[in-house]
Amino acid sequence: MKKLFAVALALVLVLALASMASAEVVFQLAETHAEGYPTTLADQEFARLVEERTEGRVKIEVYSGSVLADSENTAIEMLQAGTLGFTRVSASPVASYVPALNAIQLPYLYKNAEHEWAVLDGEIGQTMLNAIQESGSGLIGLCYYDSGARSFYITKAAYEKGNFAEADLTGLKIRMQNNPMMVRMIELLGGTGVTGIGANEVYSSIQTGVVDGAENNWPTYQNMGDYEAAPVYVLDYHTRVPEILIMSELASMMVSPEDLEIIKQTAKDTEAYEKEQWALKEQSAEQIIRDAGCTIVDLTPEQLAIYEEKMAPLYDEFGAGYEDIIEQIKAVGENF
Ligand code: BDP
Repeated sequence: MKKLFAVALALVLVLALASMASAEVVFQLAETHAEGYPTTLADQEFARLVEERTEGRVKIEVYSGSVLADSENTAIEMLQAGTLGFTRVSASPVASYVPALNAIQLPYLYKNAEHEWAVLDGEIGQTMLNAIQESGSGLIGLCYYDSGARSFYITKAAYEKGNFAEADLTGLKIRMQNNPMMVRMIELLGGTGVTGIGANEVYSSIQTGVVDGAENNWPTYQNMGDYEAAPVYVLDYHTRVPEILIMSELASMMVSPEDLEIIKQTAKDTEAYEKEQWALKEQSAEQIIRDAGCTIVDLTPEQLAIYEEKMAPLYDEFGAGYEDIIEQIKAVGENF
């Protein structure tokens, strides 16, 4: 009788464990960009593959267009509180929580996209992803997505007011991402950095005169419609700031270690897909902006050198403590 009871108990336990392991967990993923944007497409691919590879145990619902969180900072804080599972954000606001991330987004750090990706896909990139969780931020860095290079865009009046050939933005108010390093960058050029404006509020902020312009890559400049409010794009390519897909550490406790591994690997597997979509979007966005008759200002190597020189103090101010990583990144650049 005793033996029968033990067997029955074991069976109940096994069944309970099995049902726990196969229980379905549904997470939400917050995305700033609209449907069809490269990062949104990649989020959706990530969600599709995670569901497939975990055989339905982990489901991720993607919400584009900032509907879950009005700003990327809000999304990050929801992850920390465990009220949101995932978000795809720019590495720039994440640096407010994990300062080490500034070391991979300093101005004029990379020679080109190939250099940037050799760093992000290599040991340094992984070290920085690990640093996100190790910093105690409550966030898990999963993978990077391409976001090209950022340049300034302003109204015609602001272009006349500044002296962009000499990297002089005196008197101009520029919307910057929520990252003290980015605000300081504008100050070094003589302007004022304005934060607290979400990427999808930039257009109206320019139109109402709250700011004279902003800075971003071709796809965001086009997709948000900002090129209509600020039709002068000065190609100084000051930063290459990658996108990051992050997971809430609290949410990660709701899945088995095996499924967490699947999530991590799957995120990495979607990088290539996003990069393909990015390349296509970068081209079409540029075409739309040029066709719209915007003023595209190319800078000479000498003029670019002025921007680089003026922004150089950021290396000491925000790169302090990360000199080794910065040196390693530069060393990788010797091959490009
Ligand atoms: C874009 C990023 C987006 C940021 C935005 C910004 O894709 O995640 O929200 O810049 O400037 O390039 O805030």
